[in-house]
Amino acid sequence: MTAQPITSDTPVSNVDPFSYDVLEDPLPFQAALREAGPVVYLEKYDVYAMGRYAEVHAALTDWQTFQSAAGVGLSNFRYEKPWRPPSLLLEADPPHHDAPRAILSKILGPRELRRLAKSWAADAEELVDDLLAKGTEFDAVTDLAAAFPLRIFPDAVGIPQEGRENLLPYGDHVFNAFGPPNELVAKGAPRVAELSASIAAQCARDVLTPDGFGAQIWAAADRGDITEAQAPLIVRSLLTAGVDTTVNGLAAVLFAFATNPDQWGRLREGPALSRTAFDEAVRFESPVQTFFRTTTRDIEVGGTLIPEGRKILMFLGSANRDPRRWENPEIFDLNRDPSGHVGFGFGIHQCVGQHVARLEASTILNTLAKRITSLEINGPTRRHHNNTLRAWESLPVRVELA
Ligand code: OVV
Repeated sequence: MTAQPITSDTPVSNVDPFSYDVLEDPLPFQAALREAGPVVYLEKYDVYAMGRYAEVHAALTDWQTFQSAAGVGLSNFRYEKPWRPPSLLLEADPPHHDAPRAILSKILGPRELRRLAKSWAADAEELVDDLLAKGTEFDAVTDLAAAFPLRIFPDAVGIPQEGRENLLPYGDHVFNAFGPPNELVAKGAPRVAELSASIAAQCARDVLTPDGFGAQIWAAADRGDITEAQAPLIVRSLLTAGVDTTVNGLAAVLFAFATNPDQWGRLREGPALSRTAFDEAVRFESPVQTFFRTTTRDIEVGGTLIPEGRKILMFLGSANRDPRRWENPEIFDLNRDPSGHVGFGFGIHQCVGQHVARLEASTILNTLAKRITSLEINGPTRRHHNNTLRAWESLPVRVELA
C-alpha cells in the first residue's frame, strides 16, 4: 500500500519536487500545487506541502504549531540523528532559540552595518572597475554574484584566508541536505567530513580577527549572554547561511535586470530603488525555495487534518508567486511593493542576515548602475541544481558602458 494522507479528500501529488525537471524549472509544478489546494499530500515522501501564500505565511508565523526544532529538512530529528550538530538558530525554537537570535540580530543589524557600508562600496567599485577594464562580456554569476560576497563577507566575519574556498561547497551541501537523500546529496557526501572540519576550524575564537562578526559572537560568550559551547556554532550559522544565499540572491537580481532592460533604466534614475529591486528579485526568484516544518499537534489547515509530528514542506518560492496574493506575480516590477514576501521566511525565524544581504545587493547594484547603461544575456544560461536553492551556474552577459 502506498502512503496516504489521513483525510481522504486531501489532494495528493505524486510529483517529486526535488527531481531534475522540477529543479530546472519549478514554476509549473508550483502552479499545479497551488491549484490543487491549500494543503497537498506528497506521496513520494509521505509529507504535506503548502504552496499558497496565505497558508505558508500563517504557518511560518505559528512557530508553536509548526516547529523548527525537529529539523527544517525532510529528516525528522525525532527519529533520525542529524548529520551535523543542529543549528542553534535555524533548527531550534524558543526558549533555546532566543539568546543566539538576539545576539546575531544585534551584530547583523542596520546600526552595526553602517560601519561597513563605506568600505563595501569601495570594494564594489574596485571589483567593477577591474571587471569592466577586462571587457564588456563576462559571467554575472562568477564575476559578480559570487565574486562580491566572497570578497567582503569572509572579511566581515573575520575568518582566515585558509579554507575560504570551502564556503560555497559546504553551503551547497547543507542546502542539499535539507531535501531527500537523492543524487545531489550523494554527490556531496564524499567531502562532508573534510568540509565540516574546515568550516569548524574557521569558527574557533583564536583564528578570528578582533573586529569581525565572529569576534563579536565570542564577545557575547564572554559577557555570558551565550555559552562558550554555543559561540562557534553561531559563527557556523553565518558561514553556512551567509554565502550561497547572497550569491544566488545577487544572481537573481542580475538575471531579473538582464531580462527586463526597462527596469535597469529605472534603477539608473534613482539609486534608492536598489533595495526595492533586491527584495523584488528575492520575491521573484526566491533563492531559498523551501523549508520544512514539523507539527507539534494535530492541526487543520484548509480542510485537511495534519496529524501531530508530521513534516510539512513550505514552498516559499510558490507563495511568492501566488496570484491570490500578488498581481502579475510572474513580472519583475520595480513599481511593486514586494514587502511581505516570504523569501526571507517570516516570523521568529525570518532571515537574521537580511540586512547584510540587502546592503551587499544595494552596494553592488548602485555601483553597477553608475557604470552600465544596459545589460543583456548573451549566451546560454545554466541553472545550478540544489534541493533547496534556486541557483545559477552561469549567466553570460554583455553590458554597455556609460
Ligand atoms: C537559514 C540557514 C540556512 C542554512 C543554515 C543555517 C541557517 C544555519 O544556521 O546553520
